Amino acid sequence: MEWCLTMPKIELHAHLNGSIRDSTLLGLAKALGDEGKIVFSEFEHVILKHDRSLREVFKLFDLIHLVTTDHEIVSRITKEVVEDFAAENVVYLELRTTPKRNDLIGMSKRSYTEAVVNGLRAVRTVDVDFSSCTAGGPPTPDCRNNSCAGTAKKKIYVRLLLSIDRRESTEAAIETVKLALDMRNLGVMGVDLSGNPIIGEWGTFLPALKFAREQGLPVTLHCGEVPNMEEIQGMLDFIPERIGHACFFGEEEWKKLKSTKIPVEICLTSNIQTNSISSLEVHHFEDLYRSKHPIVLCTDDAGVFSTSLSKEYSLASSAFGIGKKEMFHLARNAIDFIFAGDGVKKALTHTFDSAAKKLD
Ligand code: 6MZ
Repeated sequence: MEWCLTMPKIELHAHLNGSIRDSTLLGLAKALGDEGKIVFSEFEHVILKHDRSLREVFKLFDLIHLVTTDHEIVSRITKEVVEDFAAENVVYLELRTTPKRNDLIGMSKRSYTEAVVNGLRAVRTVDVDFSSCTAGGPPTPDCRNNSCAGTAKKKIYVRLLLSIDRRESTEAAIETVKLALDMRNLGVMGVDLSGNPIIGEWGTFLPALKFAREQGLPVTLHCGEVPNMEEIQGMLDFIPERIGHACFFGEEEWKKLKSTKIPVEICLTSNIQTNSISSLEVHHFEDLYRSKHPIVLCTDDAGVFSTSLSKEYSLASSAFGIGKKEMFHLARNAIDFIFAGDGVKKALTHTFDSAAKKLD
């Protein structure tokens, strides 16, 4: 569906290391293989496999991190991921990543995140706005350097979310929140809780998430990726600004979600490939869409699941019989759920208004 590609779209749930191009990942793995640091053939087999269980996905992430946790590589993959989203007309991207520390190579959570920001600065195919200058704040150096001048180039707004990995301790989670606060002027907009859902306890992360809230940082949570009802209830009681997935909700959880109107980031291909949801026919997208609950279509891990945001729109349109105009409205509604401020919302409204005129 060509129109899924050409219409403007908003991506709110994309993990940096899950969105790497296969070709880049294979190239990086090949180089490490040549150095004798990994066995390339084993790596290649895992990368090219499809339909992985959730458990296998997290094993794959450990492999991916093995080849990508390096400042230069982090900058490179950030640049490529942004270019790929921009190429399919994503006009606003909230890219999330877990700040990593690796003493062996002198990497701190801060230097990792700075490498991500450097990747944003390196993008050439499109103008990247990643600071708050167009959101009504004072001009920043980044504003003057590249993004805010009235050039004819295509433009993408990129904001960052820092992820807390469920393997982390309370202290490590608080460190990530503090880093997010420190880097707000470089486009960090909020925090995410992600990682293997069978690891870690909600209570471990709550102090860090409460701290984020006190400091005015919005929070999105991976919620209900496994049937842990106590945790789902706890997360919904926290009333995060958004949640991702919501695969294993029962009647009570749906009731609570709908009454609180927490927007849900829906990742169709990811949910099906990991077998979290058995088929699109029974996917909760349809009920949430028909009941007008706030939702946004997202990719989750475009590289790992061989998808793109356009493909997710195309999939939803054909699986649930939703026409072009309605899909356009679905994309546009996501403006209300972004973590960036009113200035960006206004600019995006203008972008969608202009695109609406060309819709028929
Ligand atoms: C939970 C996920 C995820 O942060 O290294 N991640 N967490 N559920 C998912 N659904 C399949 N997909 C990705 O990107 C990779 C990390 O994002 C989280 C995991 O913690 C994974 O290690 P970054 O850029």
